Amino acid sequence: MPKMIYLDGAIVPEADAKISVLDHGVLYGDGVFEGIRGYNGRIFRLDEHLDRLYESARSISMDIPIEWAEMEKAVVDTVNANGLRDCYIRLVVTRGPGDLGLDPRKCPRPTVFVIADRITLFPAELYDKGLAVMSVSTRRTAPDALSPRVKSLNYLNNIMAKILANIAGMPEVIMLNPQGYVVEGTGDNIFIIRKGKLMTPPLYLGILEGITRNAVMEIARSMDIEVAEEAFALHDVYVADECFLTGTAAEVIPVVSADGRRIGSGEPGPITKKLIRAFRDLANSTGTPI
Ligand code: PXG
Repeated sequence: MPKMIYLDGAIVPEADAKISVLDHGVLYGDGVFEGIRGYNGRIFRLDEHLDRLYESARSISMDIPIEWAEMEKAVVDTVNANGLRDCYIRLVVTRGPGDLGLDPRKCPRPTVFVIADRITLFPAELYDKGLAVMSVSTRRTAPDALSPRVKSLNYLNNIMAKILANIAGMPEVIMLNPQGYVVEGTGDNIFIIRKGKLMTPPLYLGILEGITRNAVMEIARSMDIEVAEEAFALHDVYVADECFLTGTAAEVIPVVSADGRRIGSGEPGPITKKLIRAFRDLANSTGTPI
C-alpha cells in the first residue's frame, strides 16, 4: 500500500502529493511545521501541537486556511489512512504558491500537508548508556532576528549545527544563544540536575517551547522534584549531577558527557531514569485516540 498523504483537503497517494515549485515554503522556507508522535493508537498531546502550530502561524502573520478542528481531523485521518498505531507525524503549512518575490501578499493560499510515517527510534542502547555531546560554535538564532519559539521551516541554523555534529561523529550537540547561555540541541530541549533541582533554560533566552519539555516539567513537579526555568552556561552542564535532552523524536534521553567532561557518575542518573520511565508511561497511556 502506498504511503497516503493529506494535501489541501484530500488524502492522496504519495506519488500524487505534489506542491508547486513557486511555493514560498520551498523558495524561502516561509512556513511552519510540527513533529508529532503517536503511541499505541493515541496521538500524544495533539492539542498542544496544534496550538503551537497556530501560534507559530500567527507569529509569522500567516492565516492557516482550515480551522483547528479540521486540522485535528486531517491528522487523525492521515494516521488512519496509513494504518499506523505508533507513528511520527509531520504537519506542514507553507505560505503557498506565489511569485518570485518575498512578499507573502502574493501567496493567496497556504498549502497544508500531513505525512504520517513509522518512527525511526534512536538505538535503545543510547537510552541505557547515555549520549556524549559537545557544544558548537553555531549560535541559536537570536530571538530578535527570528524567534526560536516559531517552529518555522527555517531550520538551516540547526542544520548548520547538525553538520558540525556529523563531522565530530556526535549524535547531538549543545547550542548556545548569542549571549553564550545554553539553550537547546538541534531538535531537543536540554535539562540539567544539580543537588536534586531540575533546571532548563527559560523561553526568553530563545528556545522552542517543547511539548516534551513541558510534559517532563509537569511529571517532575508531580514527583515533588524542584523545577526551575533558569539561565545556565556550559560550566553548569559540566558540573551537573545529571543531564538529559527532551524532544518528540528523542523522548527523554540521558547525556553523560559534554565537551569531554563526564557528567555526574558518567552514567544516566537516578532522577533521569525515573523521568524516562514516567514519560514513557504517560506517552503510552494518554492522548487523542486514532
Ligand atoms: N528544540 C528544537 C529546536 C526543536 O526543533 C524541540 C526543541 C523539542 O520540541 P518537542 O515539542 O518535540 O518536545 C524541537 C522539536 C528531528 C526533528 O527530526 C526534531 C524536531 C524538529 C524537527 C525535526 O529529530 N524537534
